[in-house]
Amino acid sequence: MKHDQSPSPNELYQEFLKHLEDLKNKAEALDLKAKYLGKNGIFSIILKDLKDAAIEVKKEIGQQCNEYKNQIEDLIRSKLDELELQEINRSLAEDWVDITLKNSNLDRGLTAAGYHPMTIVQREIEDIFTSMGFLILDGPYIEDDYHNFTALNTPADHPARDMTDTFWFKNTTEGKQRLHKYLLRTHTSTIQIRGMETYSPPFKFVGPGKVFRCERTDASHEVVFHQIEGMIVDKGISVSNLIYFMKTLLQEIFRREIEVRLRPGFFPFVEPGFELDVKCLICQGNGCSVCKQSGWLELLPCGMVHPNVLREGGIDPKIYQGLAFGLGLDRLTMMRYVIDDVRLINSGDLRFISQFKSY
Ligand code: FA5
Repeated sequence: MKHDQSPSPNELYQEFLKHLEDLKNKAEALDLKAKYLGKNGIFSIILKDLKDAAIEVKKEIGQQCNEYKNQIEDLIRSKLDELELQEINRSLAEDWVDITLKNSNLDRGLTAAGYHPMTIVQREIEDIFTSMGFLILDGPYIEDDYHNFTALNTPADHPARDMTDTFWFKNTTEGKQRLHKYLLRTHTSTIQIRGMETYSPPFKFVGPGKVFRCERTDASHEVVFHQIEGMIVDKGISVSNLIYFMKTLLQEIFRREIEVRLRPGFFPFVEPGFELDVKCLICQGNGCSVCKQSGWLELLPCGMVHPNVLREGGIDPKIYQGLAFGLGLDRLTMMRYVIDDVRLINSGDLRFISQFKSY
């Protein structure tokens, strides 16, 4: 483009003003800017071509070009602001939400999100316990050997450790007094120890949460499942308190008469220990895959806290006694909602989960 034949800077500027009027959006504005001011834009080419022109022409045209370039720069900047504002106003006008409207998704048969059945049941049970004056405690999923076994009267060579095979972590460090090996906790009974470390008797607390076992899964066994641990420590607690308390608890949970049976059960951390089974509500006791055709389901093992465990928690068993229980929350949820396979609970299958009401 030669300065003597090409449009003058003023003509180019007038042409630019016409294009500016027609801009519809920010992308067009940026294209126009590039066309006039870009590295290979119209004004850059004119300035490049000036290198062979006479000095007066160079000075006059160069100065004009720079002035117009500055004006174009300013005009494009304010045009971009204006277009941005227009876009915001347009999207506000298009996207506004009438929060007073009924949820049309519900009319179309789609359901609103709700809580997972385990959450619903866990919260109901926590409410029952808090209404009875229990504290709700928490404990870590990654536990040490001491809290999961040793402090619960299950030393390293105790065969009862085999009953709950689990997932161990490779890193082990030699502590001064205790051997700290880490594992995914196999039961919420760890919270008994953590509770005794924190509180002095008398106390009563529950501790819900996930537990982990290296299991072969079936209709009533999962690898990751949920328990809620309970512990009461006070003076003069006996087995009759334990039995009365367990019955009241189940009545509160099921809100109707259910058939239960109590039989001896072995757990190193209780003495005596019991298994409290519930008549299977899936098959009404006739036998199914959940209760392994027995008509009964293990739900609520319990017992009197072993004196060694109380001692480990710094409590004198001659003064205080304790009762403890470990409720299987998944199985309870299965009984409550008549779910015939525990594996559905962690399946994440929306067809399953969306059947449950919110809490
Ligand atoms: C225990 O875990 C003891 N810590 C419970 C306890 C606490 C006893 C306090 C005495 C005093 P058990 O392994 O039986 O016990 O598990 C407790 C409950 O968890 C069972 O009754 C059952 O309802 C549930 N449960 C056990 N294993 C599984 C599994 N693999 N999948 C789903 N639920 C399970």
